[in-house]
Amino acid sequence: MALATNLGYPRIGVQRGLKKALEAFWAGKTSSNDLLETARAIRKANWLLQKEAGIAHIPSNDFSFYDHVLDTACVVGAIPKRFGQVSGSVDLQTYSTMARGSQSVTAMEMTKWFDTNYHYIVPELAVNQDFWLASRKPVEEYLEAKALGVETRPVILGPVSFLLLAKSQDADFNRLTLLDRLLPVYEELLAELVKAGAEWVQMDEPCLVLDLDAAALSAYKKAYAMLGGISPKLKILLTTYFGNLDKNMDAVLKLPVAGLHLDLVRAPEQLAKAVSKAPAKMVLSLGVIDGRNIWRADLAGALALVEPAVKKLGQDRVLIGPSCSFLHSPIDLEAETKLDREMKSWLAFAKQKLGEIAAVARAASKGRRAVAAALEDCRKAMRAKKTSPRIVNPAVRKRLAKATKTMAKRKSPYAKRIKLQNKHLGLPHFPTTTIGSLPQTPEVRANRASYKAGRIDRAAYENFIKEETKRAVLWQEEIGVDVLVHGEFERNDMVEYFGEQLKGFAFTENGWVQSYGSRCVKPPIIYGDVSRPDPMTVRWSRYAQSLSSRPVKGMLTGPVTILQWSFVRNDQPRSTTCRQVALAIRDEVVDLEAAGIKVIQIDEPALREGLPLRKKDRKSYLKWGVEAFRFSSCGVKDETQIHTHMCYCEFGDIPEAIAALDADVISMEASRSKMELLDSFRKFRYPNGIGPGVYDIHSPRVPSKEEMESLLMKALDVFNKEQLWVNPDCGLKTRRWEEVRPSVAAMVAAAKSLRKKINSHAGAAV
Ligand code: 39S
Ligand code: ZN
Repeated sequence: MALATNLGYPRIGVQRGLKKALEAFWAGKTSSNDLLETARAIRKANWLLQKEAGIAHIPSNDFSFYDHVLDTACVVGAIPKRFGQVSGSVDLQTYSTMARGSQSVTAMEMTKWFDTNYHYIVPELAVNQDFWLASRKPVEEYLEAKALGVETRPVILGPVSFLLLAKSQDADFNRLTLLDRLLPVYEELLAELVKAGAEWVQMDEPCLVLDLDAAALSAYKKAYAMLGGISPKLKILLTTYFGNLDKNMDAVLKLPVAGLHLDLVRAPEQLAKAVSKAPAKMVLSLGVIDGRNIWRADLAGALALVEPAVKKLGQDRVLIGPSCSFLHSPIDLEAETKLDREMKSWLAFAKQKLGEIAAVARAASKGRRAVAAALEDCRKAMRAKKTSPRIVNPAVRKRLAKATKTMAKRKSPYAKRIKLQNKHLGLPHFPTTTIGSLPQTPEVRANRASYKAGRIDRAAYENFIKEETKRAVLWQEEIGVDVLVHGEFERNDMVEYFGEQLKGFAFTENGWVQSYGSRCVKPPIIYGDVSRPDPMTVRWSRYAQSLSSRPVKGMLTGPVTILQWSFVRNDQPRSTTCRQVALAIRDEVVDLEAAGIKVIQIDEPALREGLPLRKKDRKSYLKWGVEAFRFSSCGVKDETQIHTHMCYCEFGDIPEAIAALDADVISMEASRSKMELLDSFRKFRYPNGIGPGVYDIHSPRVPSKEEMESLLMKALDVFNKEQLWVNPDCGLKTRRWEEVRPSVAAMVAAAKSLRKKINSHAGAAV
C-alpha cells in the first residue's frame, strides 16, 4: 500500500484556541495549567482527526506554544544566558520571555521562515556553545498520542537546518563547526524516541532546498551517517520542502535514511531524478497536495505524478503527503458560511486536504477506479472554474496591456524631488514618525466585531473610530511627532482590509493562519482579475488630515505585500497578478494626493520575504516586484513624498533592489538585531531618506531615550544627517497604549536631543 502521510497540522486550534489561551496566560488571567490543558486538547483533536481521515503517518511534536525552532533550541539546551540558568525543561514563563522579551531582557530575534509569512525565533549560538538534552517534548508528545491510541511520527527540525537557521552570538564564526557538539544530543533524543516505541522519525531539513556549499553538504553527510546508524529499529524520513533539491539531490540520495520527502507542488520536475536514482529500499514521500495554498487539488494531475513513481518503486516505497506542513494553511473550509457554493467548490483547507491525500493514496494503491467519484467531482469543479466569468475582467487586461514604462518612473530624480518636498513639508532634521498602526485595543476589536455582527450600526461604529483617530492625532501633536499617522483603527489587517475592497478577492471568516506566536492572519484569496471599484482609504485619511496642520501620512499596502500575504491564483503568473494589484494601488495613491495628502506610505514588508530561495531565480522576481511598487507609487507629483516600510527580514542581500524602489523615505526593522542592518548599508550607499527602526515593537519593553539616541548615533556613521529619519521598527498595533505612549515620547525626545547635539556641532563633519 502507498500510505497517506502528513508533515504537520495547524496548531492554533479551530477557533484560535491557542492564541486566546496564550494571551490570557501572558496577561496573568490564567494559570500555566489552563494553558497546558488547552494545548493538550488541541493536540488530541488534531491526532484523532488525522486518524479519522485515514492518514497512516501522523505527525507529533508539530505542536508548539510559540514556534518550533524555539522549541528545538529549548530541546538542545541552546538557551541564551540572559534568560537565566536553566537546569531542566524551560518553563512556560521563561519560554515566553525568550520569545517576547520583558522589561529587563530583550527577546530573541525573529525572522521569516523561508519565503512564508510565518516567523521563527532565531536560535543564538556562541562559539563554545554547549548542548544538552534539556527538554523531552518530542518524547512526551509521542507518548501522549500513544496513550490516546494514535501511533505518530515525531517531527524534529534536523541538526543541520537548525544550525544554518541560527545566528552566531559572538563574533562571526561558522555555525556548522558546532555540529560535533550538537549531534550527541540528537542521538540521545532519537534513542529515547526509539525506546518509547517510535518507528519513524521525521527530520525536517528544509535548508536542503537552498544553494548549499560543499561544507554544508558534508555536514549533512556527517550528521546523517551518525543519526542513520543509531538503531536498526529507527527509520528516518528526511523531509525537504519549499523547493527543488536540484544540485543537492545526489548527495541527499546517498544519505543513510529510510525515506526522503520531496515538495512536488513547488518542484514536480525533481521527481523523475529521485525515482531513478533512489537507492533500493529508500521510501519516497511525494508531496503532491499544496500545503501553501487553498486551491482544491487537481487529483488527476497529482496521480499523473504519483503513478509512474509507484510503478517504478512499488507501493511500499511510496508515501503520499502534502508539499509541506499545513502550518501555512487555514484549518477548515466547512467553517466558512459566507463563501458561495461555487467558490467553495474551488477550495480546500487543511482538513479537506487530508481527504485529498487519502484519496490520492487510495488511488495509488487500488487504482483510479477506487476514487472514481472524487475524481469526477474534482474534474467538474476544475472545468467550471476554468470557464467561470468571475475570473476574467477584460477591462483590467486591456489596461495592463497598455501600461508603459514611464508609468513606473517619478517625474524627476530624488535630488530634485527632495528639495521640493522639503519646501512643501518644512520638517526638521531627524524627522520623527511612526510606521502607521497604533494599538488595536480589545475595545477597537470588540467594536468592529459588534458592527460586523449587526449589534451596532455603521454610524455608531464610524463615530467610535473617528474618536479613536482624533485622540491619536492630538496625542501625536502633543508629544511632538513630526509626520503623523491616523492609527488605522478602521482596519482589521493591512492586507485583508484592502482585499475586502478590491474586486477579484474573496475573504474568509475563519481562515486563520499563524504568523508568529499568538498572532494570526486571515489571508484573502485572489481568484480573479483585480480592480479597485472605489477609493479605499481616502475618506479616513482626509478626516485625519483635517485634524492637524502637520502632515498626516496616507497609509497603503504595496502590491508585492498584498500578493505575498494573500492566497494567490495559480492559473496565471504571480507577476501578472502583482501588476494588476499595483495599478489598483496606483489609483488610490493618486486619489490620496488629490485629497490633499502630502506624504503617502506604501508598505512593502514582504518584498524580501518573496525573494526566491534560489539565487538564480532572484533577478527576475526583483525586477517585476520593484516595477510593481513603482507602478503603484509613481503617479504623483514631485512634491508628494512617498514612504515605504520593510520589516523582519535580512535585507543585506537586496540593497540595490531597495534603492531601486526609489521611495523618498524608507523605514526598516533594525533594532532587534542591534542595527546589524547598517553593515549592509556601509557597503552600499543608500541614496534616499531612511529610518532604521530605533526600538523593537514586538516586545513589551519600553526603551529609554538614551539607548535610542545611541542607536541613532550609530546610524549616523552610515547615513548623513539629511537622510536620517527616526521611527520604531514596525507598526504599533500589537502593543498597548501603556507601552506606546512612553516609548514614542522617549523616541521624540531622543530625536530632539540629537538635533541639539548636531546643531551645536554645526560645521563639524557629522
Ligand atoms: N501579515 C499580515 N497579513 N498582516 C500583518 O500585519 C503582518 N505583519 C507582520 C508580518 N506579517 C503580516 C507581523 N505579523 C498580527 C498578525 C500578524 C502580524 C502582526 C500582527 C495581528 O495582530 N493579528 C491579529 C491577532 O492575531 C488579528 C488581526 C485581525 O484580523 O489577534 N483582526 C480582526 C479585526 O481586528 C479580527 C479580530 C478578532 O480577533 O477585526 N476578533 C474577535 C474574534 O473574531 C472578536 C473581537 C473581540 O471581541 O475581541 O474572535
Ligand atoms: Zn513592519
